[in-house]
Amino acid sequence: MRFDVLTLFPEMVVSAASYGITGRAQERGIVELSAWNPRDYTHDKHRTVDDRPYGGGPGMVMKYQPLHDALNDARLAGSDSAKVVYLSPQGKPITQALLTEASGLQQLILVAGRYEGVDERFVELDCDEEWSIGDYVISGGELAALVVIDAITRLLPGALGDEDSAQQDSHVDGLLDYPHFTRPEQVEGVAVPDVLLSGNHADIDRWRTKQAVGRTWQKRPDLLEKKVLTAEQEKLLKEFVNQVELN
Ligand code: 9D3
Repeated sequence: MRFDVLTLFPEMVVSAASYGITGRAQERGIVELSAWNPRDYTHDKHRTVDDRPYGGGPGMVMKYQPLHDALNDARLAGSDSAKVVYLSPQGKPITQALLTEASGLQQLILVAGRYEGVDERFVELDCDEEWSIGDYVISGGELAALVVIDAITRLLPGALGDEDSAQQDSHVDGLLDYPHFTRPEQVEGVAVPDVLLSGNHADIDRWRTKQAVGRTWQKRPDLLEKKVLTAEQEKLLKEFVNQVELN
């Protein structure tokens, strides 16, 4: 899969994506990433990418032409099936389902805005979708683009190591994770749960499922309302709730 990011800060995107899973996926040829700077598509002496908003008010707006010309080059670098997504606070909130669908694309072009955003005609004429990473304010679209690239890359075949992918395939999806422990057995008088030392893998699987559904019920009941639990998960949740109510 190929990602192209339109950004005034190409080094911010390229350098961050060179670490970890996204870095390794590029080395393995599973993903390609290029950044395109609208400033390189200006023609005036000061390489102007922004201007004052019509109607007045604070801040600056990114001009149409440098974005449009940068987008043309990003399209030329890929397939004619590219999807163009503008990252903005007004966008559709991203979900795992949206990202899973996007992981089937050949080319995803992400537009990272700065200042107050981009000229609305660029959104209307040049972009297919508008995505948000959540209801809070960040300073520009670059970190949002990195979130999207990271989350999609993890879904591509071969991008994760064997240990990670086994975990991703596990049955607890749509639920919070179960708790993890490593050595030593005691920390400040707090022990690792006995079952994890028992060597009984059926018991361990049951305990982990119970913790996953139980913690989801405690911390994110909104996730449970949307989800259909298996009979086994229902049973383990009832045990978890009973135990909490006894304590
Ligand atoms: C403080 C400026 N705001 C005026 C009321 C509007 C505003 C403009 C530009 C707020 C944020 C931004 C920059 N944000 C993004 O580019 C962005 C974003 C976000 O802020 N939150 C969630 N998802 C995203 S995706 C891109």
